[in-house]
Amino acid sequence: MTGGNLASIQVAEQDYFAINPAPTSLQSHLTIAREFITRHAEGGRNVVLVTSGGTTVPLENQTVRYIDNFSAGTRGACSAEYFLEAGYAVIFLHRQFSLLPYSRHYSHNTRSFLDYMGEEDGKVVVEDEHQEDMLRVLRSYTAAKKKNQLLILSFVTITEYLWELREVAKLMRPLGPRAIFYLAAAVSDFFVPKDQMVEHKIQSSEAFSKRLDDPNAKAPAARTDGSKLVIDLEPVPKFLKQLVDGWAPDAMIVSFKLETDPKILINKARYSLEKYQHHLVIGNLLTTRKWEVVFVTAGGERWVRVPPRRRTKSVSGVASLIGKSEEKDGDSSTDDDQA
Ligand code: 9Z3
Repeated sequence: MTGGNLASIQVAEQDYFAINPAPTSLQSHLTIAREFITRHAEGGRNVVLVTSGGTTVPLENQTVRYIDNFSAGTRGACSAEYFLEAGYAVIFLHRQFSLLPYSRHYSHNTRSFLDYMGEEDGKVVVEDEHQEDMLRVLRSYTAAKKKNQLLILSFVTITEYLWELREVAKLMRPLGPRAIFYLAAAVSDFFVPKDQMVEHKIQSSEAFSKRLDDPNAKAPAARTDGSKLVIDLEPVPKFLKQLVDGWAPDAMIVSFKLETDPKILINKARYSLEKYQHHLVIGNLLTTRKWEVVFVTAGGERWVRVPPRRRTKSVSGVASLIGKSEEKDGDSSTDDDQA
């Protein structure tokens, strides 16, 4: 990257954070994150920031409508569990209401958590058939909780995500190579800048849509034009470059690349690795992401696959694949937590 390019990325970052204000919860999040990082740094634990879930792009300041990015948060929540088991302190920066480590086993599916329960002698108990699994999950959860190993932070919008990522990364900087960034969140590439956003709900009825008082004034980024909704989105600055070079220069950085076209996945992952010069890009396709991922490093590519016979159980993240894969002709087996 040339000096000119770098300078323009820095300007884009400065502009972004100047125009798009910090979330109101940022300072309280940073207070608890600072305490969490310091405690674990003193205790000799490595700290990983796991991002999870999709970011939104609001179209109105008082937001009724927004554009969303696909992600249930399975990868991030499951991977966080494996990091915890491996002894890491985990900062779990997730999209509000997306899946959480441990509780993900009993949420967000068609079966209510109440379906795991029954009544015995006037007390609520877990049904026999779920005892073993739930005890295992509960023990892991309790162990992580006892050691204060898990800090949960949340975001909704792309701007909240970027503020949280940047500021938490700066707090983690003193950890040097004992910090990992594991960026599984699905991050918007385009957005509506705050200074081009309308305040109130965009009206669909022409009779109520607001006309510009000054015909020469710049139209808002999302607006109606006759009966059509027109949205002009700006590119989100390439924050990965800033993370690698500026916010966390000594940390290990793992990013994910999500594509739908298998023909371009590896090239896109390689391009990202070369462009940002970080450690690992994990490529995945929307339709097969639970069964296979490709690890792209400076040394080449490696596919990690869950064998077909084990693809029946529900979901999860690649930490299981990282930790427990058994390579055989590019096919790897894992435990029951498949990605
Ligand atoms: C991913 O590729 C994740 O693996 C998934 C996980 C979002 C597919 P689920 O949450 O799905 O288990 O349902 N994340 C995408 C990361 C991303 O948006 N990367 C950006 C990029 O590739 C920037 S780092 O440009």
